[in-house]
Amino acid sequence: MKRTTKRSLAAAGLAGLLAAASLATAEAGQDGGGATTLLTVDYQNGRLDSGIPKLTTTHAKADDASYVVDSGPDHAVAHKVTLGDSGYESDGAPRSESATNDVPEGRIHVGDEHRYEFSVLLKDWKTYEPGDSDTGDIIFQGKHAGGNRPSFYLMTKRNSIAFRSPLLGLQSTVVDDIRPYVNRWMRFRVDVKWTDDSTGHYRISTRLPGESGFTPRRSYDDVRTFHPENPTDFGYLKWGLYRPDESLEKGDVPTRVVLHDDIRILDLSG
Ligand SMILES: [Ca+2]
Repeated sequence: MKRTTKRSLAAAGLAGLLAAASLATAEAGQDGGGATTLLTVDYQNGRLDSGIPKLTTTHAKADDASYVVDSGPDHAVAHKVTLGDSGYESDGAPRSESATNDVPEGRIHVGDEHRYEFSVLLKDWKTYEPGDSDTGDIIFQGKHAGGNRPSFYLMTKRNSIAFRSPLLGLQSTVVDDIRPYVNRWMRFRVDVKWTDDSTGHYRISTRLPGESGFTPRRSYDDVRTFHPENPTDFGYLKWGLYRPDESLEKGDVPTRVVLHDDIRILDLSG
């Protein structure tokens, strides 16, 4: 190889490194500057608990209610629910979910300012056609502990994805049309200022396939985000599939599978 070729290859390599470094810097800036990462669940080691002690994995009993799949450089987690089969139920409802309720870094307290980021892939998802049952599937929740209803969740609804806070009566579409994105990774970001008075906020952004950055989708400011109905002093995250109100009798899709990866909790209070 001629020296000049070597040199230009080296230069190209350096340029690539610089590009990667500036991308990383841009990404870090976008991630909130000095934000500290509290918890990362990336399934790199190919285990259902991603190597995190006390991460709650599915309580559903079916062998394939949750499993790890190859994804990108490592792995992601799948949750599966088949309606009408008790192997895919827990607490009497069709669901299969992982949760941070017993992970100290994954717990939520009043006063926290957190950023939640996570990737979702709707696996071979049967999309909605007019006349189909329009009951939704919950794919990510910020929950109060103690049997309380969620503070917020994201759910598929017909061919969209909606953000909801059921107790506050908030609902907005954050992905208009999922059909181009079935079997592709969508990334979500939810910033929450956790308060038990009306000074909190929810701020939702998305990064859809082909997009280089996050797009703000909806903000709710000056809301009470920590609002359990039963006494509790903490909250936590849940991801997977929860299919409340769905049944074969209603004609809902019998089996759904969703993948999640790179779930991150960042501290924005610093
Ligand atoms: Ca991964």
